[in-house]
Amino acid sequence: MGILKDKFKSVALPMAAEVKAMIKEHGDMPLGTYTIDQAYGGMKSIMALVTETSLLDSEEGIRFRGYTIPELQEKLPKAQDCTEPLPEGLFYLMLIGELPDSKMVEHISSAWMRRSIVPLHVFTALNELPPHTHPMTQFSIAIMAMQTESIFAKKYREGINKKDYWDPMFEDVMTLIARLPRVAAYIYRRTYHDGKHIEPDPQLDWAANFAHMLGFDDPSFKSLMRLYMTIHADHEGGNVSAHSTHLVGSALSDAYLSFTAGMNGLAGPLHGLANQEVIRWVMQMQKEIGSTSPTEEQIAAYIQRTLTEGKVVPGYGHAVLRKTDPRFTAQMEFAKKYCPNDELVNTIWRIYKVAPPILENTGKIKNPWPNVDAHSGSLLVHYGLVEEDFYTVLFGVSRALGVLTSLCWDRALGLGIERPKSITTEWVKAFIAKNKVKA
Ligand code: HAX
Repeated sequence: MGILKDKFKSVALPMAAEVKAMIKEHGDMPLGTYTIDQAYGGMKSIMALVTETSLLDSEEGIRFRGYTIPELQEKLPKAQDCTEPLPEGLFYLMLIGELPDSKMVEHISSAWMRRSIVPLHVFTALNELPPHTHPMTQFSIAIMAMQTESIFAKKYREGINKKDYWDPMFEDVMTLIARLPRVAAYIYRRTYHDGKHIEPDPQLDWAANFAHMLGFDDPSFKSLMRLYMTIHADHEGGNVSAHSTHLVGSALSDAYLSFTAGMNGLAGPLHGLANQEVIRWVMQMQKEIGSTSPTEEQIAAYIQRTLTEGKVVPGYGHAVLRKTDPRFTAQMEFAKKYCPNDELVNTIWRIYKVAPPILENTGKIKNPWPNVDAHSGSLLVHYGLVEEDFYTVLFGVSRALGVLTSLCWDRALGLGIERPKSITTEWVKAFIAKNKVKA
């Protein structure tokens, strides 16, 4: 069966039985109440989803199976001569719930390498698209084109017992994750490097090989990719990319169909596309000010103007977090080590000093602090990956680790089809009138 799949089976099936018994005994216990505000405002903080892989605290930030980002940096296995964790290790932690050893991480690296050959028709489909097609659109189309490979869809069509759904889902998840770097690198090279593609290097781990296929062989860029792929992997279950993957998967759509839905959500500017928007916003600021190193006063004036024009300051704010995102801090620490004198990185740090009090003074922005997207682009620009329209694809490759692990768990736990109740404004008005009379 494969050691990883055996291990997943040995933790997932007993837990599925435990969850079933728990629901039977305590299923009618209320988890909370919600308001009209929440129904109109994106269901924020309603506890109505179960996601095993990570949990977000508004003050502390993300924990993956109980571990913070600094703890992952300390405890997960690393490649030789690299201080950043291997994302293969985080995948194991999210899937199994315990820290892996180096042998297990090597096993995952080589399993993904073995599964990484992308069918030719995927490249043919991409080649038919105009080169100016946004990289995220190309990414979604490529994932959809790979759906021909779905073992889950094939097994379902043949007839499969529902208790076994997790098995072909696991197979699809492993194959899809294995192929994403190749597909993403292909999109990058066809869009920005005249279609001059770079063959994978089977000696490299998943993230380093991705860097190599993009065309970046600097060891510190490979370290950055390992860190990047680790910190963007998961952010509990309610964010748009995780939730849409889970939602579509709840209809028993396979991993390819579900993950494409997640990527279409990630491509929105209030979510993953914010990493592209941050760099565009900073570049525009530099152009208008006429300096690549704007002063604090100039930055403050530009932020005020952005707000006056009714636009968002990209990279700032969050639907759950109420403090600086630890993913921002992890990137800042990386930059302090590898490129402390970079002009753009220093501008990002100056914005970090200036923006929060201005945003706080608006009186309406709940979180004036930077999120993950505020820093990532500046590091990529430092290493020469300057095509900001591609940045969300990098985020998407990483996000696959979390949301696809969750799909394995969704099927192992037998989670049901998602179908919350919706109401009309007329219904809400009648409800308010009735309850006002009562009160
Ligand atoms: N700049 C300007 N206005 C902002 C703002 C920002 N960075 N963040 C929030 N606001 C505004 C909202 O637009 C909203 O305005 P209205 O009342 O006029 O509609 C008001 O402040 C209250 O919003 P909120 O409750 O603080 O924030 P939400 O939970 O509604 O939204 C967002 C969270 C992340 C979408 C929001 O902060 C935002 O638009 N930020 C900029 C875009 C961004 O960086 N997105 C990436 C987020 C992290 C992520 O998912 N990465 O992938």
